[in-house]
Amino acid sequence: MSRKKTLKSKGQTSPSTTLPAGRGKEQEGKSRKINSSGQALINGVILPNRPSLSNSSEFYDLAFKVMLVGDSGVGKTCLLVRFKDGAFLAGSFISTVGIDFRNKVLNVDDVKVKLQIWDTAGQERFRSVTHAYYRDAHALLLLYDVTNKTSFDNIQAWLTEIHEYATQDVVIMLLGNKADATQERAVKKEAGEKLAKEYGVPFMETSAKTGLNVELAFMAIAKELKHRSMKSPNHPKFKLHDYVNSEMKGTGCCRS
Ligand SMILES: Nc1nc2c(ncn2[C@@H]2O[C@H](COP(=O)(O)OP(=O)(O)O)[C@@H](O)[C@H]2O)c(=O)[nH]1
Ligand SMILES: [Mg+2]
Repeated sequence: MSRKKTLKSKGQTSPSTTLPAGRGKEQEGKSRKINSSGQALINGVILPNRPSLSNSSEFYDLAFKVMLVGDSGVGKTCLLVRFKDGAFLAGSFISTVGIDFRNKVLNVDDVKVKLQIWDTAGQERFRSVTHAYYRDAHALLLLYDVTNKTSFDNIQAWLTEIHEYATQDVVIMLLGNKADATQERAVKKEAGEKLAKEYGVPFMETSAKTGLNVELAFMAIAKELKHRSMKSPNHPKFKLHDYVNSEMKGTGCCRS
């Protein structure tokens, strides 16, 4: 399945963050049009309908699209594989290939939140991705590589592109990946923090290799999206920045 075709065929311009209650499921990697299980798409959100007993995917209450963005080689595909499968892929093979998307259901305060996480499938090698890619994203994880200063310098350009093409209320989080690579570090953690502050986005350093903060990054996104879509006067407002800052793990004793 080509991601480009799928996005085109939907013809939607912005994602919806309000979802109906109910339990549903979707077959990963298959066509996301209405299928034999009666699943439907509205504004890019997969709406749970009639769960099929023959499929082993997990049930869910809410579903959101999360996109991975950033220069080629920063670790987007590895981050996704680490989150989905708990494994790390070393070497260059994966960087030229990329994958389209993977689903993962998270339990957020007893609500099953499915994240459909999209990888750029290699398009970002040309320092740009199809603008349709951003269109129905509920959240964007913007990555740079702490061992590659250029990838950090390009964050501003990525943010400009995001602001131009993504929806206004898209959730953005900045991630400095490869935090494990202390010897090769070229971007200080403080520089990432400063940039994130300037743009008002939450920030953390991650490692697809060790798993540092990987679950947290996706959980924080899932919590924020869940709270936005289930606004209730009885629940205190969820504060994404505070949650990230309280849960984030550091990279050890030696900040460079
Ligand atoms: N040390 C280290 N290497 C990583 C990490 N994440 C990815 N890599 C390596 O960086 C290269 C590019 O990763 P990849 O996921 O393909 O980057 P992408 O082009 O952004 O999808 C690969 O050789 C990975 O093994 C990480 O957290 N730590
Ligand atoms: Mg990739």
